[in-house]
Amino acid sequence: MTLPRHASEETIASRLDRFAIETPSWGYADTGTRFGKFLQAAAATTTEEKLADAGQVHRFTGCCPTVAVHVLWDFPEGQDPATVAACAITCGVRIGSINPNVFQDQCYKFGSLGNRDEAVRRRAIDHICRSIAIGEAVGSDLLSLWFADGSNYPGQVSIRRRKRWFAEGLREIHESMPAGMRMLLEYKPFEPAFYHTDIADWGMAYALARHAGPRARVLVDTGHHLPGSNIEQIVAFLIDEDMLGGFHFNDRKYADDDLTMGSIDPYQLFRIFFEITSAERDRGADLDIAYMIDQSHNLKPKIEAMIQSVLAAQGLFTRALLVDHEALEQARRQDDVVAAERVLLDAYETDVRPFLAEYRRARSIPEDPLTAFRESGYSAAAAAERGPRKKSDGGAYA
Ligand code: PSV
Ligand code: MN
Repeated sequence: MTLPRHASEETIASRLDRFAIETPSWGYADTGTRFGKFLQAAAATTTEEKLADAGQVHRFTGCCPTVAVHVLWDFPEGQDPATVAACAITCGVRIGSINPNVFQDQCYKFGSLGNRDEAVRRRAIDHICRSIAIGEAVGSDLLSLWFADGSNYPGQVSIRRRKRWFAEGLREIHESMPAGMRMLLEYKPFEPAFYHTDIADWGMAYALARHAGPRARVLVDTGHHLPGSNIEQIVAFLIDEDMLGGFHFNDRKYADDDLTMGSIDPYQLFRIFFEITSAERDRGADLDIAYMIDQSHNLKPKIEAMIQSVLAAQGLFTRALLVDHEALEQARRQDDVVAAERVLLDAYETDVRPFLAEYRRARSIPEDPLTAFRESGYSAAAAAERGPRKKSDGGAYA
């Protein structure tokens, strides 16, 4: 027995069997900061290679069966969606959430759905509707929307007018979705806009999701909050409103840093999972939440960073499942603040590694996925094959 007495190993293992995390295609390719891009010899350069790398993460962790795709980056003009979907299957994964891109083209300099130019708004809606069709073609039921829209200076735009354009556009997009598809609406307080962002926080995302229609929900990207925000409260509030649709997980110290999950503040992630597992316990059913990672690593090898994140998520989710709810209720009934907090800390401080090693062994997954991946030789082979190609493209790499 490696877990506390009140915990049922069987119940926890079966909940973990239903805990899947989606990894992002863009997390496997070379990225940088706005000051430069450092190439990694082993990093993927094509959609096929990104899917192959995602397949490795799933192979070694057993809980990342789907891959989020970014339409412009993974489905270039003329690319047949069915071919990409088939390639994913070959790599042992499936296509997950579809992320349209209405921030990169020149026409979006002053916004997409919030642009004062109706022709640009139309172009953005059309692109998102084409993305919905791609989603249908690859068997995805998640449309994940993030908008870079905003302004940099007071007075630059009419915030109210843009809000209405957003509501109208999202309603039209919602109507274009097939019956089984859900819309996730992501918020972000700043960057790339530095004065106002059209969907700046969870409240705005919530209101606009309501305007959009019954299958729209809020997506919480953990990196998209101002310092000090109580993210777990936002999560609890949205759960109670039945408006929490999904997560983009990453960790941060300052802003949208995209660091590996749990690398800076693992207790925060635990507190988020505590809110989720508590609600599931109260409802007697799993919540319908899409767990996704949104990270792109500049320094760490990408596949290893992704595996590290998945392991952190699994470990912290397991620890959240260990909370002794009866003891917690008793402490709360007595307004015993110290005892209540200790219940959480007892779970958080439990070493679940032996339990997880056994859990993995029973499922023919390496007990230590990171070491097993390192020893597999996949990165060296990928570097040998991909590296020279990058060099001949004129890039230096490490
Ligand atoms: C924006 O910062 C964001 O979080 C959105 O989810 C984008 O789709 C993603 O990052 C792109 O890296
Ligand atoms: Mn995100």
